[in-house]
Amino acid sequence: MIKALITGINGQDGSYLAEYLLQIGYEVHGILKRNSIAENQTARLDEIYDQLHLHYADMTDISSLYRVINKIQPDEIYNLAAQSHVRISFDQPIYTANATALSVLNLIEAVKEINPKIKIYQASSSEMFGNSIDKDGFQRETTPMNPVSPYGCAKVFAYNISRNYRHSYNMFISNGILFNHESPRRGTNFVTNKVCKEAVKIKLGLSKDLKLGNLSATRDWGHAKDYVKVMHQILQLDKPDDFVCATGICHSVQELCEYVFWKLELDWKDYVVQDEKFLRPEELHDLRGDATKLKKATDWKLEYTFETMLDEMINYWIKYYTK
Ligand code: NAP
Ligand code: F7E
Repeated sequence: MIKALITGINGQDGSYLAEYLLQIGYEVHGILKRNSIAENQTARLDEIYDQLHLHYADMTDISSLYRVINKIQPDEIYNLAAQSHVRISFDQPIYTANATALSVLNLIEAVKEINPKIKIYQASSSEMFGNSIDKDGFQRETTPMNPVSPYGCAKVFAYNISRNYRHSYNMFISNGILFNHESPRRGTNFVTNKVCKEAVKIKLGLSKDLKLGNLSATRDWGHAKDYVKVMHQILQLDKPDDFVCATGICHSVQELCEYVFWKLELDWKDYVVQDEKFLRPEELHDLRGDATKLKKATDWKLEYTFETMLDEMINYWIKYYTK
């Protein structure tokens, strides 16, 4: 049985990846950092909890990573743990640098000492590009990285240190440069799930308005279930490498609101209000990814569209509030 260790297993992507790896016959381990309410922390893992091997560790504590990796001796590590919220990274820049940047060095240093043959997937992000865009309007592996948030800066360090260890020590470390991906399991302080949840509450008379920040930013939104398969595929290639994963289609936050409210037979203009609390000190305006390199290397295909993804999220919240 192939053994995988997932950091960030209780997050959105970690939970879908764990399900997928179990389905294809892996033994799945994950780390959890300490939380005062243990039950809430594993809510996304409820359906597979009994099939998992969970260990306490924290990405900022190399001794805990060393102990867990040495005990499990995994074949593959999927490094998904991070302080992943861009706006919050402006409030907690130093924690973000620790949990999202330096933690990656902790992990790969531990792997180098224990067994440098362990394959590592590093969760890199389109946020690394900042406002760099190629002339054709896309971002790809060769687009310069000019991050515009503490989170983006931290991810650039993690990306570069992963490449550095790959080249210096011949380690199998690959970066998936993933564009935004969402699902009903997305944290509700990210814009897609916030809009879906709040619009459903308005429809059901449980809320009156929806406060948002910048409506004109555009994002290339895919479904997390489609994207976790890529993480696995990237580690099955002959050589480590870096790949953009994206749909190639972008929508603005306003278009997101238009669709979700329309689906609920409401007009977004009657409910959406701007609140500067949700603006960022520096905004990343437009993201649109070119996944040509990934599609050439793998047989990756998208199962969801922007609309079917949002329909699933809207239906989740309708069920949640009407059961
Ligand atoms: P998420 O839902 O925020 O999950 C993050 C995970 O990291 C959670 O399980 C969290 O545990 C864990 N974590 C945070 N700090 C930790 C620490 N110090 N030690 C151990 N675990 C820690 O994020 P996601 O959407 O699943 O994203 C997965 C990864 O992909 C992240 O690295 C993110 O930056 C990256 N990424 C995401 C996207 C996207 O659109 N979703 C796009 C590109 C890249 P707790 O919940 O217990 O805090
Ligand atoms: O914001 C705008 C906001 O927080 C999307 C993370 O997974 O993807 C994610 O980062 C856009 C931004 O995601 C609100 O200003 C307007 O332009 O959903 P988001 P993100 O910042 O793109 C990247 C690829 C990652 O790697 C990250 O980990 O929506 N926006 N009003 C708002 N955003 C939020 N959160 N809340 C609002 O009220």
